[in-house]
Amino acid sequence: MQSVSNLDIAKIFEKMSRTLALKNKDRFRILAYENAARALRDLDRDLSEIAAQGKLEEIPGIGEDLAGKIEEALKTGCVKQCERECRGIPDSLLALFEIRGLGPKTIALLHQRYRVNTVDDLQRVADSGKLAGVAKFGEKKIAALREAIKSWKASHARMLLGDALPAAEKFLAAVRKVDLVARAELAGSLRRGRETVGDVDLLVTSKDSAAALDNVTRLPGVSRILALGPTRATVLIDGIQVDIRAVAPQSFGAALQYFTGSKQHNTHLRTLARQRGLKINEYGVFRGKKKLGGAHEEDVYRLLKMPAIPPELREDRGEIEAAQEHRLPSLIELDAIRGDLHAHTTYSDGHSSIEEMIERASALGYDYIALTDHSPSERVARGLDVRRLKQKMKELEVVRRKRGIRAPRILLGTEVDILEAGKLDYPDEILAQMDVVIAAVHSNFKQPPGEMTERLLRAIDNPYVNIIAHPTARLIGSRSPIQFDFDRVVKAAKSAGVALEIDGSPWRLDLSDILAQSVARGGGLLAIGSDAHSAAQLAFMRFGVLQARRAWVEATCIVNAWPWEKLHSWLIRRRPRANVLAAGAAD
Ligand code: DGT
Ligand code: CA
Ligand code: CA
Repeated sequence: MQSVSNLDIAKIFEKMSRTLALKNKDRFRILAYENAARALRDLDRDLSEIAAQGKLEEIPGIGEDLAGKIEEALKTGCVKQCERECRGIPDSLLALFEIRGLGPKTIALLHQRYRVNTVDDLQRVADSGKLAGVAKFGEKKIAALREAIKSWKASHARMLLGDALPAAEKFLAAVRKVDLVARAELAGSLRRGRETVGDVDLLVTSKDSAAALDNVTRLPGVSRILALGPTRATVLIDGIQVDIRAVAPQSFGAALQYFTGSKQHNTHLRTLARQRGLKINEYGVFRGKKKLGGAHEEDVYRLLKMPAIPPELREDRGEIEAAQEHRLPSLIELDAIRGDLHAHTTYSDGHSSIEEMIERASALGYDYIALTDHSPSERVARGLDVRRLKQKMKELEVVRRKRGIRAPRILLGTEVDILEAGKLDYPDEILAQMDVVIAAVHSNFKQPPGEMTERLLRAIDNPYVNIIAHPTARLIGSRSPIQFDFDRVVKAAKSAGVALEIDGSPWRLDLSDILAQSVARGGGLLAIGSDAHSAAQLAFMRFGVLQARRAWVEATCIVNAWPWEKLHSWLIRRRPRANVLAAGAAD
């Protein structure tokens, strides 16, 4: 038996229905597949269970023929006839069915005449003016088509975690206040803390699902209802698509586990379950017909004889084996963070003053905060020349004196540019006056990898450098990572005791989960910085911590989870002796 879920089979039927429509086949067959897909999506029990009882044909819309195909899919993971029919038809072409106002005949025409295979192709054709005058395409129709493409793209683009999570949490709070909603939780990639998410998944339970969903879709946060059925709804909030599913309380844990994904993680779990004679699905854990659990998410893992796996790890990257062998990492928590070593003020390109930053850091309960403004080469970011640096130092002194011993400890820092050849943008005499030096690449991103590697190695070599900030300099969706020999840089950083940063700003999240994991695995140090450019952005720490959790990182290797004494001796340990004394005296 394959591990195939209701949704997998629904998708096969949906694909079949669209393919038949595109080929202008028999209308009744098209409808039959479409209805079957919908029925399967709305089921409240697992298909394999219904199949085992021989009751597939009791599902509305499922006759003898489709029941046979479901059995085939359950056994083999696919349906031969559907595969044959759909062969050569790209999924990207079938996605055109999701564009408002576009039917199969038009899609076929666009495909044949203009070689449209993707939504991007469609957009090009619609924008090119080629459609003007073509039968069926009046001016109004073309305008409507372009509008529909735009809204399809808006709802299909991956969003930044930093945009989706706050919006989703606000909506979740409103959903929880709906009378009929007994429980609501976020699931999907958002719960796993992925740096981008396709859509938001939300689960609710209620004694009256249909009415609860109806009420939820009427919440003021909802800007559009895309679909509303008895157990599912899809809505837009702030342009973000939210998939809402109502499930029975006794299945809530199993559903939460299923819809948190990832798909790869779940497939692996289901395979394990089968080896133990169990079956898990979105309704529960079963041995034969007997339901063993499913009300709580932990049931699923417990019945597979392993501890619950934190959602951030559920990517099938070894977490299941680790859980079985009781060697899951004890992941870093936001609470374990003692301070922030990467933040900007109005002295460079930040929007909050020194005092505002300190106030917020104090409210966050931090023991220390470093104010790391840019160095002079960063002209657009108003990098500090020596004169303004002196000014900043003076103001810091005043604030320190005013606050006395109240936490947080205020650290003078800089985010110093690593210039093209690896030289730093401040001389050592200036760096020696800093409590914290983080160094970063902000220019010449396209240097050949060999040169880039040398550039970073030279920066790491400087005894004043504590942290390399956002090491790959990527901006998610807009700037690719710089190319260099990552392993060499990680090794050099490790032997020098320099930390590599996980920059928590949602546009960066740099290092990525995979890269951060390889640093931690090699025994290297990491720092999680908010890279805040305002007091409110100090909260970006949270995204950095999520990324660190996805990287399997424990608190011990995060330098800003260390108490001050330990951090301080690490900060100064490479400095020439005279400066150690100077820093000690200033402390
Ligand atoms: P996203 O939205 O693209 O960032 O990623 P996810 O992981 O949130 O994916 P989504 O929203 O399509 O579905 C949420 C979870 O539901 C997913 O992680 C696993 C489960 N799931 C969704 N579609 C399928 C499917 O076709 N087959 C199976 N087995 N599970 C699925
Ligand atoms: Ca999702
Ligand atoms: Ca979804």
